[in-house]
Amino acid sequence: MRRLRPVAMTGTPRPADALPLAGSGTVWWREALADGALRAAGDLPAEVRDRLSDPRPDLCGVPADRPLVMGILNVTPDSFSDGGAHYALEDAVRRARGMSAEADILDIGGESTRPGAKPVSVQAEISRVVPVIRAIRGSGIATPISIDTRKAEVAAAALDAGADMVNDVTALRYDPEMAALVAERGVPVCLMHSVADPETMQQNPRYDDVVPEVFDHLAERMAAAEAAGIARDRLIVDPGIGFGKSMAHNLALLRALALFHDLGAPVLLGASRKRFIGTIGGAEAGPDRMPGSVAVALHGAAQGVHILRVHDTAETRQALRLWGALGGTEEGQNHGA
Ligand code: 9MG
Repeated sequence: MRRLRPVAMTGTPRPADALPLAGSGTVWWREALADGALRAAGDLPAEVRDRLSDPRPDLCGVPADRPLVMGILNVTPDSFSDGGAHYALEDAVRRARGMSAEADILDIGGESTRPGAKPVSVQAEISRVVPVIRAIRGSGIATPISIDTRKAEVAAAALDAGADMVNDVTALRYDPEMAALVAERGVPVCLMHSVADPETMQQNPRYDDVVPEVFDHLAERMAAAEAAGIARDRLIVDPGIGFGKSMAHNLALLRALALFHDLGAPVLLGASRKRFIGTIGGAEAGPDRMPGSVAVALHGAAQGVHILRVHDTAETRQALRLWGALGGTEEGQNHGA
């Protein structure tokens, strides 16, 4: 019977004849046949099998064999104590220290990407993030740092100050210099799906079919990154929850997350405290959305997501520990009885 395509499935226990996603106890693959039946993925071409099931590369030196927690550290003026620059810096380092107890990576950003947010200048953004990164490194915190920016000059200054990777919500499309910078520095980069820019992105987002359109966009951005000289094993992909998406789009993407492993790169999910969590969960204020955010993070982990970008690092880590012990990761399955 003619072979059609690999199909990502989730659930435990994994059937013995299914092809596993490396490191995951819950994501596995079947092969869809022309008559719609699903069978073991044993006959898929070797290249496809490898893309689906090969272990993902280490991320900033951290093995990606369990869901990693990326702690969000925003350094916009409204994020810290208003006692002056010195106190703001101390505050940022204290938060970084607290987060790094449970986070594998810290994501530091100086320009808000919330819907409706206004852009800030390169110099303003550098003056927000660079002193914080220097102070974090100066205080001996060694947790890998991701710089959340779409601007090459900001990324370069942050990498010089001690950051280890780039998180670009425009997938290298905003600044024509960004791809060359990432290629030259050889650092990992997160390519996130977005439409338009933060100021206008939530104005009537439209797709014919959101999941394949986001998938194809990410495949195209991976190809563009490779064409610019960025090694494939430096790429991370992200469906961009909330970036030019309605509630229905966000939910469709979250349900289909496992499909994105077919891109052959680690998958990052950022849903923490976003509006749809407040709407569905009945929580207006950001911090009140923590329980819903943890629920979505666990859903992401069950779909094999490699990096969870979250505000509430300790709560997310605790939930993941329990989830792992109950069989969520290959490592967790070996947890003593
Ligand atoms: C900066 N930022 C805000 N939301 C994000 C998300 O969902 N993913 C990534 N990679 N970055 C985000």
